[in-house]
Amino acid sequence: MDKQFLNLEQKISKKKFKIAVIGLGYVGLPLAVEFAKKSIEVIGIEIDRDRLKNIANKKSYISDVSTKELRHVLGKGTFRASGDFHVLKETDVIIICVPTPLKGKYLPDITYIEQAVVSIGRHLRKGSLVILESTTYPGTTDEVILPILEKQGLKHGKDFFLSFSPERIDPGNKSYPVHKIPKVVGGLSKQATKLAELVYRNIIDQVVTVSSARAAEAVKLLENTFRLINIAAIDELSMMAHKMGIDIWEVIKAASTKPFGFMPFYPGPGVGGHCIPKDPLYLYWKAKHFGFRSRFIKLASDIINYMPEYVIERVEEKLKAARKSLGKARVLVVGVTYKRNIKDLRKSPSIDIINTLLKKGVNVSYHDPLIPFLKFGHINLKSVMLNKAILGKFDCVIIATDHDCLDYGFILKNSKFIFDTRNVYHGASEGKVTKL
Ligand code: SAJ
Repeated sequence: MDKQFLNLEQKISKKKFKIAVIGLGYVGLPLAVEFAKKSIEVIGIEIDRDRLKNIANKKSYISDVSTKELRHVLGKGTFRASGDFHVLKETDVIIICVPTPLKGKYLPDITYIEQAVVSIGRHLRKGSLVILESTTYPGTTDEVILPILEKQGLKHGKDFFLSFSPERIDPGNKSYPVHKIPKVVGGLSKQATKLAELVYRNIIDQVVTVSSARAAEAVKLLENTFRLINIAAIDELSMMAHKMGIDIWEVIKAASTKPFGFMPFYPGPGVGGHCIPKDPLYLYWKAKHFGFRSRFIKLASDIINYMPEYVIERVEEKLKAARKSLGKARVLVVGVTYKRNIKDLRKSPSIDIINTLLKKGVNVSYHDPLIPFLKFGHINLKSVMLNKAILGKFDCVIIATDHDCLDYGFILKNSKFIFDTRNVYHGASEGKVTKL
């Protein structure tokens, strides 16, 4: 048993090892490029033909990886992509970065992980280290992945080593590139943990080991449950403050002067993205198997899911005060991505707002410089230009995503009424602006 460990440990320590990254999305591609930049050979395995075509054309499709960086590692020959799991015969370390979506509202969907692991079992080189990075419920690594590999006649500690390490990519956050984000690792054995730690030390300044894969899976879910619950709490407090005639934004700003024991979160039109709205529900689902129903997670999820509807209720209230009916109004939604400055529509609250307005028969348009066309479900819209004449046509402008590149002064000057869900107008209002 130790022979395999010592052999792989030596290869990794001498940087004489090859990595396969399965899934070249917002997690896998930055990770692959980071290793490749350190002259560690990486083969990316991707099933999406468009992504493979982009890489063949030396063009990045992930905002956190520049085309320049991609060309650099492709040119160096330390990174290449393939659609074929046979390349696993050449690699020593396999890192799984596939999506873990939800089925319906609350059900985890780990089929991408299961499919990847079956293929890994068929093709891996004996003695490889397998690391799962996809966010999932505690127990996935040892209850799902391990049995799939063992069923294929493989033995942990001999034919493979298995660890978990949560991805912590913060899309668009330039202050924290991959190498600056501490990495947590936990394996099914001390040897598996050690090997994973050695791998990540090649690219990340700080690697933190925990006692098991399950603990590492739980670390990620704690991080994102913390965010979900705090965002939902401030969303609820913002609704309370509105009823009480209190400016929640002023209160948050003042509370933030407390140098300890407080961390500001901000109300918004809902919570989008690949992680926060989804990951805590994996924990919620798993806890139920232990007879534990997390009221916090369920309530937080319900609150954030209500926010898009709440925004529309507030807009309707304001239009009514101006003797306008929502059904006859023309509404412009400014910003359709799930958060500022990144081109990502996943679970964007703006999409929910547009969908609900369309269902109410409202004449809806949108403007987002990052998203020229919006084809989402039955939404089929083009981003409108922002000029004086066009802005003047709308009864209400909803600031839903606060991209830095937008000219908020121009929008304020030329709009009749603005509903600001992101406090871009701070104090300025001239009576035209209502805030969440
Ligand atoms: N949001 C609020 N109020 C807040 C903070 C966020 O309404 O105070 C909204 C945002 O507008 C957005 C959503 O929540 O719609 C999620 O924003 P986010 O930045 O918290 O989440 P992500 O999915 O972009 O990335 C996060 C990372 N963000 C931060 O830590 C700041 C990090 O937690 C993880 O690396 C990542 O999720 C993940 O992979 O889990």
